[in-house]
Amino acid sequence: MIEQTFERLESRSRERIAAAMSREELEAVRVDVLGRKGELARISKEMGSLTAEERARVGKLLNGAKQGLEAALEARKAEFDRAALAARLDAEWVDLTLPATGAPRGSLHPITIIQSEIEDLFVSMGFTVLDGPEVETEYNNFDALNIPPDHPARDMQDTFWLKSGQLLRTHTSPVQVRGMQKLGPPLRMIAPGRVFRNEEVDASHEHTFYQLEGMMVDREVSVGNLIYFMKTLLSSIFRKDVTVRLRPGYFPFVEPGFELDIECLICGGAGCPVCKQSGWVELLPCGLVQPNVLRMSGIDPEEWNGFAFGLGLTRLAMMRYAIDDIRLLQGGDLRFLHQF
Ligand code: 2NL
Repeated sequence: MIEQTFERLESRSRERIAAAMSREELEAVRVDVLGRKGELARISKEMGSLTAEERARVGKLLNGAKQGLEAALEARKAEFDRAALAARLDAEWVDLTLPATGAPRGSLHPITIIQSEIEDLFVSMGFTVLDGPEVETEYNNFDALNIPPDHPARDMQDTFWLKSGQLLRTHTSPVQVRGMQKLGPPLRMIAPGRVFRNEEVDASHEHTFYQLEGMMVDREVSVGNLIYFMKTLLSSIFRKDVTVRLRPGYFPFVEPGFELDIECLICGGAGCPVCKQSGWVELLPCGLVQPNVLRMSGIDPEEWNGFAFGLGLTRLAMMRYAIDDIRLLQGGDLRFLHQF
């Protein structure tokens, strides 16, 4: 009986569909069952030899079997899809209720921190913050500062000279030279920046370090004015009143020139290794601007005078944060930098 043949064929096919364990296996079963070389196709080809009556009967059975098996194949395929989706959801789930980790934050360089604090203080007292080139002329770096032609600072040993005859600035004074010419008196300016000296590098010497110089030019500026501004600067940096003393100091660009010392903050003046048992730490060279320096930059020293100072930002950062090796500051080691 043809009906039994179809029944057997259909139930065998359904078993194979149920036994397929992957989409690939299922596709192989589909090709066997419904494909051009399958059993249903063979039966369909042989229909030509049947009577019209038989053809109608077999045709109906054939269509029924085809539709039934197609539906079974689709259903099995849907099972695979559901299982694949469930596996993916299980593997890739995200807990949206967890707190976000956030982007990692950078931090400011210790010298940047101190520089910004000092800039803010001086801006609040009417000073302009100036910037200038790191490659300078010999004139701006030395001559305009009244530094004599045979001064040892001009030596190859101390200064990085370029083939062009220019140099890497050894202090930020040339920025102030440009400032005097640009602003004219009266003026208040500071010049923070990177400076370069031809030094042998060790724990306390670098060829590259940071400085902040400042200058005020007005009528009748006195040493009293200088001391007031320097004490304001130091109590702002150290966040408490500091005791200072002035000693004479010689710099060609100031007259009189001073070494300003602070009472040692580690031992309070009693004497310790940091102050080498003296109770004082040398911190701030300063003085009244040498008249020739004013004149060379177009300011009449008969009418105007001023004070100037130079502060080592690198040294200050090392003191504040107890950094014992200057090379850490330029080393780029993130384990060091992330502490600030
Ligand atoms: C230093 C230098 C000092 C100045 C720098 C200065 C600049 C001009 C005119 C007069 Cl344009 N003076 N700068 C004054 C006194 C001291 O220090 O190497 N400090 C760490």
